[in-house]
Amino acid sequence: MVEKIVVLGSNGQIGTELVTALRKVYGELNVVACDIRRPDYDIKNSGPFEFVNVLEKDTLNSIFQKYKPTQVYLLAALLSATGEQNPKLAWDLNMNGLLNILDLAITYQTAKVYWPSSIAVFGPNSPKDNTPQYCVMDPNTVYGISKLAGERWCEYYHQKYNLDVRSIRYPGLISWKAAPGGGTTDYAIHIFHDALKKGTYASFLNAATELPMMYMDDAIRGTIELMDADASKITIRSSYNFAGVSFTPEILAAEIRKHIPEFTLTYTENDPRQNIADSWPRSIDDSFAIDEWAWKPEYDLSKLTIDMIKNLKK
Ligand code: VAH
Repeated sequence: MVEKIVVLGSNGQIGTELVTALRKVYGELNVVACDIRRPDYDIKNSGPFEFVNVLEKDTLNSIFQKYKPTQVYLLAALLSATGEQNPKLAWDLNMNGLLNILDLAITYQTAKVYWPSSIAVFGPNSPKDNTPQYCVMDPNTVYGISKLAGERWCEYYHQKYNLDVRSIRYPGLISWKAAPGGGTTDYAIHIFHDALKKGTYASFLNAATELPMMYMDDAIRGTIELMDADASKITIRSSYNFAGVSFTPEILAAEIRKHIPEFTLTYTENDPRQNIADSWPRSIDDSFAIDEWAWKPEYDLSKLTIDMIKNLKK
């Protein structure tokens, strides 16, 4: 069977790199990039693109009708910080976008669906260190609430309709290719740009804020490995805990100084994203992903810092 893949939210931080990676695996013409915004040059010129708003069910239906996708990746969402500025849109996009895709995947018998969750599903009363797959989850951002509810819906559609939907709770993702999408962890991307451009960065998260992070290359590889895994191995149909490396702004700055010795880090006060970060875990236990589909990150802090600086210097 020829795989036909549709990626919704293809212009985002994850989508940009996932489309490129999927086109390398399945062929450029077999991966349809879809977004509400015009794509950047290399996505548009390396395969099919469609303007799609995931809240418009008719448009979505025409995409399923036209391409009969064997796999659908739904990446369109408002992230934690932007979601707090527009709570109702965040709930509508993150929740109804997902329900539209789940329903159409049933109608068109899509073989596999991928939908990203986040460590934002954990909240102030979740264990902070080595947060387990199953524990108290009391998210207090609209983004986290929508991701927790979305996980429940994914598991429900799997159990009730046998839909092969798979999901990963991404940590903060660090990449150099596409701009970050309005998240709380975006400081860990901006810091590299400012370190190279200005030699200094003002962090909106304080020095001691430890958060789970991951290099985008690891996240993309892990996502494709999960989607390629034999269905019989997959026991988690809500979303898999997923871990790369945890660090604070201070630890990241010290790593950057190994390459840019004069780099200085300062801190802004009272940024609303500090409260969001304080509600999240410091580190994640991803033993289910390790045990069930042999997950193994390749980028530690040293390696991701080298790769970010090398590529941003170009
Ligand atoms: C955000 N980058 O900050 C996203 C992610 C764990 C954080 O979900 O909202």
